Amino acid sequence: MRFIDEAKIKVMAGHGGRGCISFRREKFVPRGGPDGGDGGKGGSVVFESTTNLATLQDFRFKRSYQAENGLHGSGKNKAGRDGEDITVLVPVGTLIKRQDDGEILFDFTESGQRWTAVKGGRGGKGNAHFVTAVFQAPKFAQPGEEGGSLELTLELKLLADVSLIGYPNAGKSTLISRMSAAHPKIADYPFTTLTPNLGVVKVADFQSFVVADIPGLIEGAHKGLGLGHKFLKHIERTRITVHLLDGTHLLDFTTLPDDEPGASVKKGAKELHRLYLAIRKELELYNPELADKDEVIVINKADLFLGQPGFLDDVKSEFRKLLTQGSKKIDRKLLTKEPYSISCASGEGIHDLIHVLWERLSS
Ligand SMILES: Nc1nc2c(ncn2[C@@H]2O[C@H](COP(=O)(O)OP(=O)(O)OP(=O)(O)O)[C@@H](O)[C@H]2O)c(=O)[nH]1
Ligand SMILES: [Mg+2]
Repeated sequence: MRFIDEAKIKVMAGHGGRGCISFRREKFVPRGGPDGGDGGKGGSVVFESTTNLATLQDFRFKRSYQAENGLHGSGKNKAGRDGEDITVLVPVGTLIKRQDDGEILFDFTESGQRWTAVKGGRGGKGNAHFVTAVFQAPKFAQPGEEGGSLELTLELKLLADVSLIGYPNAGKSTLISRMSAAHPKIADYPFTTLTPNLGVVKVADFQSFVVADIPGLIEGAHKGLGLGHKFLKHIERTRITVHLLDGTHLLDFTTLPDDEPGASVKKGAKELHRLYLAIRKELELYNPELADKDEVIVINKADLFLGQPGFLDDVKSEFRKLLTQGSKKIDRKLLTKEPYSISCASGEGIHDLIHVLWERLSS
């Protein structure tokens, strides 16, 4: 699934240092000549593409990039130091446009490309430069040249790594808002999300991945029921699906009288498993490859069971049994820990989920 990540930034080159007006003054050397040194060059702002970055996330926090000014020249023909260039790293695939007219200035198509956005100003020449046969003692020097500045728009087409799928109301949008800076609409009625939302999940410096929150799926989605079907094709292009199950469906079972020990747990797990298979069936009917995709099964709304200690853990192990008994397609090596449980309300389990996803994406 492709989305546009965008950042607006300002880059400013350093000014050139001023040339110096100075004359040699030494004991016993009458009329020493002019010895004003040149100003240093201002630093430039250079962009460089790298595969170590996947998003423009870092530009949300730093929007202006200023290179150093060159230092002024001084006497005894001493040149001012050049201002340092700064290198701004961008992910491969970044397109750089001028903000005011949208003109494309550079397109980073591969790793290691460098492009100078604004050049530092030249240093001014000191008065020592202006000596001529008739003009032995120039009392002037050049000022430093101003560094350029530009307001830029950076654009990156993002490919989502993970898609969040599940029935309406499972809490997909709440989860993406917990994992990333995305602020999708969240509400207690089905089909709140009408088009996918995208969020960038930051794991650590230079480690992030992109999650897409897909509108809720229902039975019959593959034939066009509900909304999610329009987006099934996008799921094809993500690497992992998080299949989010709504813990609310278990609530009825917490109050069931147990005719035999563990009966309510078994029934609850069976119901959740039935719902899980129903969505998987939709994926399979739409495209069998979707069902083969790496999947992480997660039960949301764990906070609803705080009053029934052990209930959710028992349901999880029962669910696991059902998974391994089921179709061989979902008999995967990673099943020992699934389903995971999280609460988007309390935040429980979300950190661990991010790490599970990151590990699978980077393996
Ligand atoms: N108690 C509890 N409620 C939650 C939790 N996560 C989400 N909810 C609630 O569940 C409801 C649905 O959440 P959404 O995030 O909009 O669900 P969705 O899966 O995006 O729904 P659609 O966009 O309709 O497919 C909202 O009222 C949320 O506040 C949770 O961990 N615990
Ligand atoms: Mg939603």
